[in-house]
Amino acid sequence: MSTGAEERRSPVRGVNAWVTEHPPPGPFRTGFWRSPIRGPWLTSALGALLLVGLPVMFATGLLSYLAYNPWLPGNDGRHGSGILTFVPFHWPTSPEWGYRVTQGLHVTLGVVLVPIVLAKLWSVIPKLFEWPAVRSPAHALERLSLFLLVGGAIFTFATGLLNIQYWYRFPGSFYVLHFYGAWLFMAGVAMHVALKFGDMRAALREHRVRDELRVDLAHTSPEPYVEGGLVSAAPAEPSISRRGALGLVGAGSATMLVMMAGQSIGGPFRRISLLAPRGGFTAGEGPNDFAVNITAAEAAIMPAAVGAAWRLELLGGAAPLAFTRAQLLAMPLHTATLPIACVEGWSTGDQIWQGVRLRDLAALAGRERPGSVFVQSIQEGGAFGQGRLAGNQIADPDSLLALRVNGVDLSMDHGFPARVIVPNNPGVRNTKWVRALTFEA
Ligand SMILES: Nc1nc2c(c(=O)[nH]1)N[C@H]1C(S)=C(S)[C@@H](COP(=O)(O)O)O[C@H]1N2
Ligand SMILES: [Mo]
Repeated sequence: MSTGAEERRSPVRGVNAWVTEHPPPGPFRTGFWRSPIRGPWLTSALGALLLVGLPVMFATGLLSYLAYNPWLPGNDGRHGSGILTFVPFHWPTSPEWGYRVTQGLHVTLGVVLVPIVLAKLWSVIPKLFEWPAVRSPAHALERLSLFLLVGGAIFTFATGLLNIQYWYRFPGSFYVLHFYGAWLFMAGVAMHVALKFGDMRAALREHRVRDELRVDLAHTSPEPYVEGGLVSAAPAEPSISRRGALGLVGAGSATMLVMMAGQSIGGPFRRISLLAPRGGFTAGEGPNDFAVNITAAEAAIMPAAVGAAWRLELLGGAAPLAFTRAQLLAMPLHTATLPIACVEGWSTGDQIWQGVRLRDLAALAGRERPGSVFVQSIQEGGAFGQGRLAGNQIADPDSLLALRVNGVDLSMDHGFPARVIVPNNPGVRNTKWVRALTFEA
């Protein structure tokens, strides 16, 4: 018998053939996956949606990274420049609603894409149990790209979602994990698109989305079976049409949108943004009743530290200077109408801030055009107690050390006695309870 002779010649091939013909039971067997709508068309339709959504998420995420001024010492969560440090342009101070829009989009889109990502994973799940696991070097490469793709998707979405829900127990900085995770994920996406774009286009050309949306359950049938493909070898009777499945995913995404977007957009939508921790914020109608990130109590700000003994220290000039709050209030005050926009996607509407211009304080310290300023809070430790702002941010006439908001003194929770507010600045760089400003060359 020739096969026997071949096996004797090549025992490896014999073992391979035996392994291929004997998959482990359960999900590794072709008959296990039976959905009649699983196939290249549904996967392609979901893939096309992600092909639009994911690049927008990645781009807005990179903008958020830039907004943190990672080129200034101490601002980069990785404590020093890593391999992916890149600063193609310095973050501008206008438009003042810029970060509110880009970060609101980043977070809202991330939540809206969750049902689509889950559906896409569901649509290709038999591939995860492909048998044999590795057939050839090329196949190994394809599987590695899938590992980056699926692992990267789960990791990046999970860290992002946990962060916006204020679950801070990451083993490591969120900033580092999410940033590097996103790069690996996008590397997986790029490889996957390079491999599959042609198939996707062919599937959606052969059968248009608008045509499929006319097919009801009674007319739903499996796509042609191809060995090693996505279509089930033993399809069950359909219980939902592809139109129905896409509708379900769309309804999931729409629900996410409605329950999330209000935390960024504000207005009447804020009350229904039930998925957003800062969404339904309705403390009251007072001048200080807009959303608070970390309260004075949470930051352990002692009343004694912000009382009569408080001084603003101005450092970096020829000699250190110190001012009481009354002295600051006696300086030329400027008014700026600006929102707070947090990296976690929530933002307040415009608030009317009143305070001393940062550039006036720089001039007082004896530095006309500083390259940066190191801002320090009374708050001890933690990542938010200090940070650096760039020269263009100091120079903007709307960049303030704010003392008052909406016509009254800042509340303790909003940073009394004084806080930074800079147009188009991520919330986290608007340091509260400021005690010292060090202007640098
Ligand atoms: N000292 C200090 N300043 C801080 C923070 C902080 O935790 N400590 N949180 C920052 C973050 S993340 C945001 S979004 C804004 C929120 O400002 P608000 O609480 O006045 O709305 O404050 C920023 N300033
Ligand atoms: Mo924030």
